[in-house]
Amino acid sequence: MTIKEMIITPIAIVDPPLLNAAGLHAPYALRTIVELITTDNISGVSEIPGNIEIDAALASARELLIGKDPFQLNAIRHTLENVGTETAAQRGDAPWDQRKLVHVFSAIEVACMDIIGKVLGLPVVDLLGGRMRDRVPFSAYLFYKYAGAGGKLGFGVDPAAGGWAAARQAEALDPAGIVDQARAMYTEFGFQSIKLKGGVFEPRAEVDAIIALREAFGPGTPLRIDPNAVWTVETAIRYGKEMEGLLEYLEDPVRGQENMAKVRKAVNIPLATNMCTTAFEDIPGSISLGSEDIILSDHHFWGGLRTSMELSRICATFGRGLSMHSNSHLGISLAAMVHLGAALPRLPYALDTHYPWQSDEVITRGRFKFEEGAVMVPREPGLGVELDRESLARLHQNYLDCGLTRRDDAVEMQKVVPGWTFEAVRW
Ligand code: GKR
Ligand code: MG
Repeated sequence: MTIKEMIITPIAIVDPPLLNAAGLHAPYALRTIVELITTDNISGVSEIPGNIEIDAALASARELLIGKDPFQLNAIRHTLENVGTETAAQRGDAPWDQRKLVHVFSAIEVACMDIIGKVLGLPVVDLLGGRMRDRVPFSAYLFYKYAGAGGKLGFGVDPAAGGWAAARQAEALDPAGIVDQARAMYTEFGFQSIKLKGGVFEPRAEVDAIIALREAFGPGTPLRIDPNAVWTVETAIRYGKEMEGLLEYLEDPVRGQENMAKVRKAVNIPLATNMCTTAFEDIPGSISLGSEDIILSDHHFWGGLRTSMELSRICATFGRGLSMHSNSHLGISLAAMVHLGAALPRLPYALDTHYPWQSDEVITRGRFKFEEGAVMVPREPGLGVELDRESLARLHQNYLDCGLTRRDDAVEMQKVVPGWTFEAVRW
């Protein structure tokens, strides 16, 4: 059995106007769905962040992949290394990772794992060494946002929506709005911990939102804030000290391993990152400098699920916690995250997910359910999801219609605040 076809489908999914340090989410978030089909007509799927350059790199991998045995993941990885080279620095300054190759590795590895699982009749978690837990806990992920549903409605809202569907469209620009958003998310999904995406307003306002969350939810709900590295070391130390005792961890307060290490020495809160230690080549610097306590891995840019398992061993060796980062995504990515989360030997922190912000889905089972903030690990072979071809066609049409080909939150922000520019370090 070999791979006979690879289908790359860019899609655009409705995304509300969420704010971050790099600007504003567009009305649609881009994802790419990859499908590999074997000579036995078994198909494996994966989902990665959408970007026209990554899609082109995937397309150039296609010829290398056709005829390969999907079980031979080491050889496939070796072959794919011929698609090009890239360094960790190429992730860029934005909150999200802009590398191409790591995403290509991940897309192909996950789709192959889905095939292998289907052939063997085993869920992906079993291919990663077996399940350590049946439910994988996620965290509420709060965003400052403008009013708006995203998609065709843009900054408009659907007045017929209720519950979380209404809250997802509501404005949240101050501590009260953030607390309302957290309550609505908690009611719908039952999350037991809360992350606030920061780096949007000056730090005093964001720290006040954390204090308001603590007052609203009490000490039993772990809190995190992520300014996406736009604080100075002085700002991070000042506000970090104020948040000692309030936060479970502080995520990427400052830019770069050296600066993270300075904050870590001065502030008594664990530091987490998905920005300064994002590749195996970053690990020596992380260890020698002591830049963070927790690495927020993401199989989409750590090169896949098996490399994420390798990372977990490195983290255990060097006393790092391991948890998970996310971007706007659908159920194929969520399924992969859940299988990985179930296989990790230790899972001390609830994982990030943007999933509640999405309303679309591309799989036949419909949207995943959360119970008390956790997702049950699928028991079906492979990832346990099947492509919904009608939805795929509709979401691909969205892609063609929306005209977006890569994420650029600064451009979206400039439509609202003319002249707005991204500053890698702002406060
Ligand atoms: O979706 O705006 C966003 C987030 O800022 C995302 O792009 C980041 O990659 O969630 C991410 C993070 O934790 O840095
Ligand atoms: Mg982050």
